[in-house]
Amino acid sequence: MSRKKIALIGGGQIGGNLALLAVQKELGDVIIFDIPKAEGMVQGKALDIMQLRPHDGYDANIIGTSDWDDINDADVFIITAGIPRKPGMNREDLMGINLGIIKDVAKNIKKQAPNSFVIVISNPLDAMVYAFHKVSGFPKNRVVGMAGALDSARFRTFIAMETGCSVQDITCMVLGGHGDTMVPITRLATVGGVPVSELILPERLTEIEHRTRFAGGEIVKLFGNGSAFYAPAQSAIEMAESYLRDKKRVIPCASLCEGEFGIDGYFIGVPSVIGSGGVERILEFELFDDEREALNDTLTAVRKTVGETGL
Ligand code: A3D
Repeated sequence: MSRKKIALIGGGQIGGNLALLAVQKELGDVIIFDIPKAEGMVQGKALDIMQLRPHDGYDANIIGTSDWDDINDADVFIITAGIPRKPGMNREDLMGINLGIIKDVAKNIKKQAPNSFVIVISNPLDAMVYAFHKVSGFPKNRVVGMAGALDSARFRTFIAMETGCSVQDITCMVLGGHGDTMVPITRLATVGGVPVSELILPERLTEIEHRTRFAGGEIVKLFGNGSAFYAPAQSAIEMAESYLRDKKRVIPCASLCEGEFGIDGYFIGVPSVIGSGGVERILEFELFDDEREALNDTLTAVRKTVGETGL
């Protein structure tokens, strides 16, 4: 059996880390694709990662390219092509540039690898994954956006920092759009199975929810130029791994809802089962009134951004 082929469209900050993580997990051979102007940069990153393999013996090949023919028949795509935020920008401000890029990328992926599984990361996420789906015409199970995995990891991190307990034992989920209206479902957060409300005071929990919602912006401000890349890369790799190894992990992802949670026709963060069939299932559950209200608010925000795509 030959190795799987993982194509990273965009080889910047997240793309470079995706390549490293994919190789370290031996998910398959990796192609880092970028625009011609950045071809040398991605070829350099590929060569650098090739040269770290002997230490731990990772069996995977990595190349950098700006030739679409090199990604022919890839199994998985992870798209970060576009520009990231600068301080003072929100994700929606990236629409003008990133929409044109995602449309072009969707057409090329459809041509080169019509049976692939595609994970979109470029922002504004909920609109970019929608646009990819519309332009490519891919079935809904093979297109998904990475956002909830990251937002939930951030929520878990802050709960671990607050309680002093292992981050490994903290479960929680953040649903909705990837923006300030995202919805941390705090009622279901646990520390080793113990409800978080038993361990953290309500006012402190509210502060943690708030920090989670604005966690991306906190990093943008600290960086001064660009946005988070280590945790976003790891989050997308978890999704790719679940697909390639048919793990059936339950990960909050921007999946196309067709009636689930009362949402129809939009990609939005919901608990999704990812296996060899792509997004195999959305796990629906009864929401409390305040959660439903918050999800409606986030849907309004997503609808507005998607409307701006004109698709
Ligand atoms: P950056 O380091 O600038 O990398 C983007 C790369 O895309 C650059 O190397 C560009 O040359 C390349 N690129 C531009 N146009 C094309 C094209 N047409 N085809 C191929 N490559 C192209 O950015 P980054 O890696 O930090 O972030 C990438 C994207 O992810 C941005 O839009 C961010 O806003 C977004 N992002 C999303 C999340 C989510 O949780 C959804 C988190 C962090 C960043």
